[in-house]
Amino acid sequence: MDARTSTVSPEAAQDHEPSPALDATEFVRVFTNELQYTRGVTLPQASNQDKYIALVRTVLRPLIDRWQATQARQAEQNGKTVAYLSAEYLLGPQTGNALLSTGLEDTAREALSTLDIDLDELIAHEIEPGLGNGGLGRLAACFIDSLATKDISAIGYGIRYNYGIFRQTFVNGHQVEQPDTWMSHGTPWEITHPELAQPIGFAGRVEDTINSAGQPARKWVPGWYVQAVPCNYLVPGYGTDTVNTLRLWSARAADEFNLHIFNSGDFENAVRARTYAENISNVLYPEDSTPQGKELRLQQQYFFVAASIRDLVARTLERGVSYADLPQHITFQLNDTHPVVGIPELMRLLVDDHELEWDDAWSITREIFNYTCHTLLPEALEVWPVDLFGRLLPRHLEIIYRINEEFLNEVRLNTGNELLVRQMSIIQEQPFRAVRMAHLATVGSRRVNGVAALHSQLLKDNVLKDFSAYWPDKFTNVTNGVTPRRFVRLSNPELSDLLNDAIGTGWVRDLSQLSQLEPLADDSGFLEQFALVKAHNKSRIAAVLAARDGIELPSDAIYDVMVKRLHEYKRQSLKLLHVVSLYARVLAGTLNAEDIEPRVVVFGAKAAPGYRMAKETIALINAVAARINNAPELQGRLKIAFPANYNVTLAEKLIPAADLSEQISLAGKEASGTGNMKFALNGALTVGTLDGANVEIHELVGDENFFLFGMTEPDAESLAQAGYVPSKFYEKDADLKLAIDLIASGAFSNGDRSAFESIVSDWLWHDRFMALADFRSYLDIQTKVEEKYRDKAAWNRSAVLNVARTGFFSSDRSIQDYLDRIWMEK
Ligand code: 26V
Repeated sequence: MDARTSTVSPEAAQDHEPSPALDATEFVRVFTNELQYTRGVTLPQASNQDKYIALVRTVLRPLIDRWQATQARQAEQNGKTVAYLSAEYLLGPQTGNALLSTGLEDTAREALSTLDIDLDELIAHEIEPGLGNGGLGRLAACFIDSLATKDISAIGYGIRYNYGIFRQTFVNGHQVEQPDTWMSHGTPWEITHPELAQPIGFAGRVEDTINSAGQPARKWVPGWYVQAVPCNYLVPGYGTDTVNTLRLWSARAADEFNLHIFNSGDFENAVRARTYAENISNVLYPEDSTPQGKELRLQQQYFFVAASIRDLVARTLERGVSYADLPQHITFQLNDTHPVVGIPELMRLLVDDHELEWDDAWSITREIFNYTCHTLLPEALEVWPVDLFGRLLPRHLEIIYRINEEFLNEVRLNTGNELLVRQMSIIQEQPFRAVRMAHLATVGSRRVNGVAALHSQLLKDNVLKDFSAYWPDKFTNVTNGVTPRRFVRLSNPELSDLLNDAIGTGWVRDLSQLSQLEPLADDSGFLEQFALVKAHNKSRIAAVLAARDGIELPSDAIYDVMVKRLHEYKRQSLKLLHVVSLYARVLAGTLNAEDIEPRVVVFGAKAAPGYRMAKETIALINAVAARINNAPELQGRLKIAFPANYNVTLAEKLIPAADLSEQISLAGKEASGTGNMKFALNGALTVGTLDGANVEIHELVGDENFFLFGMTEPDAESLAQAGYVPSKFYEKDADLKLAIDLIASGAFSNGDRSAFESIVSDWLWHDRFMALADFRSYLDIQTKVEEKYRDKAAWNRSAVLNVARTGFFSSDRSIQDYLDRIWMEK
């Protein structure tokens, strides 16, 4: 048996970098050939667009060879395949990663330079496919990278949105959303197969019927269909031959199934029906916390999940696997509740289409699915009104009712507790009847996991506590991770070179090897080199922001970075209060500007278009920036940079330049965070609360290398229980009062006191995430940040120790934990 592409623990990582499959001469030949025969241009005629496409097609060749060999190997091996079901993949740019995994970067650079072409210019030409909102989608992208790197037979399934996460612009400081036209430079990375489209049904009715054994059965007769067209992306592992598949489904109208509309002669409506169907994969919903209960979103979910399950089940059965053995050959990992409709869909497939007995189908289903929860906020838990659900998926609703009935009978029998029965029901009755997707996921899955140690504990204690009491062994933790390929090796080449010189190149596939850096934290020569890398990365981002946004950054200052979705629980407003309070104290004469350690605060954040408070916070950040960046008192001391449209492309340039990583959510609210890991791995120190994976970062790097502040989760819980009154904190803290009063006075809105009234009054009278309660502690820790930064040697030592001690946060380790605790666990 081939040791590669195994689903069991993979062989030990090899310590080698990929060797290129083409030399420079061959590269030039293939590249010019592509220009000529796929673009139809000669070299002198070629635009950057032509050259970019030719580059992609050249790099794709060796990847396709590996991809085909991987498929043959995986089919032959007939082992277990991990199918990752996710409505989002925030992939980031593909070109650099493909060059890295093929080992072709140097070859391409050399080859193109002989043609007078700058490789970096072509790489910069790519528009990233931003097919995700934030953390959850980016995690999916890191996971498929690690699955391939660890030679695991895996496939990612999702949706090929025509428009990904909106492009953010600022108009007078306010966020304005523009459509994300990521396909406008073509989609050369994708291999589409319209001939393999599958029909996906919706709506219609359910009929009684008799199955082939003469037994009564149910049959779904959909009212309309849409075709799911598979679009394949190659997912190359690093330092291995494995190239897995990411299969994103695109919706296309299904003429043959909707012919009756055409036949009725109603051409106009027939064409309209086409548009309606193709709408399904048109746009990513930009909400990432409050489900809107939109019918189109449920259509998206069922569309991609039904196509994916049918795809993998059919291919597995074709290999001669029996129904009963499906759980030995497939595991479906549910990325949050968005794909949970897959549970009734597999039941329908097995019971209605393949005529299995209900009980057999149910035990197969419960063996196949596993569910990852990514939130703690109750309002983020998806529920679907039963009338909407039943209209769109009538047979699935019937199946859910039966699952629920049998499950609740069992709970009743085992506990005799009617209150518990109501609490655990898959159907909520109030305030409206709806399907609770997290309950369905938990009942229909073999394992349920949270995404950081604290989060998994809080899931068991709060969000899903009845279920964890009922099935204690079902619950486990897998702490998130990030891919070191994209977020260190590619994004921080200078640090990578330094690491390669110090400890060899093995860390890229085995990040635990970073621990070998530990002794170098006391080597002054190494610390100096490390500091040079950071300085280099600062000038790199300064150049990027100057060209991209016209923002000028000082080269010598604390780079204090807070990048993540704009959300009240993440507390961008607390960061802002810190900045405003420094300014307010300078104005009031209680702080000498010369005593402020020079600092640039970089924000990057998109707000959900319908999230009012988040959008006002963006406007306030921009307003404060406009004022303090021009305040003569603060020149050379304090600056805010808020580049619009933070995305993966920008993250790759920004994170390596950071000194300070802001991870300041209210304890108990951020499930994990993954930006926190990327910053630490690139040598930033964290200022953070004991929330999400910060807890584990703090534990690993040690208290003296982490700026810990704020209430703990139990503290916050007690304060809430006792009745939190934010205005009391305002009244008793003079600095806090000064800062809030300055905002309320209209100082940042040309004297208009009403401009930020709703934020100010929310702080004083509501402040759900307790920014005011943590303000003093945050200010004090920022003073410690300044003190430490003045001692360059101490700072650099801590930064190196952050790198040395955070190898745990590789997504390769997360995937190993999924194997050990979920996919391969007996
Ligand atoms: C939720 C919803 C709710 C319905 C509307 C559409 C929509 C879209 C996405 C989501 C997911 C929100 C949950 C999420 O992104 N969680 C983040 O997951 C990260 C990876 O585990 C984790 O690091 C972050 O802490 C967590 O907020």
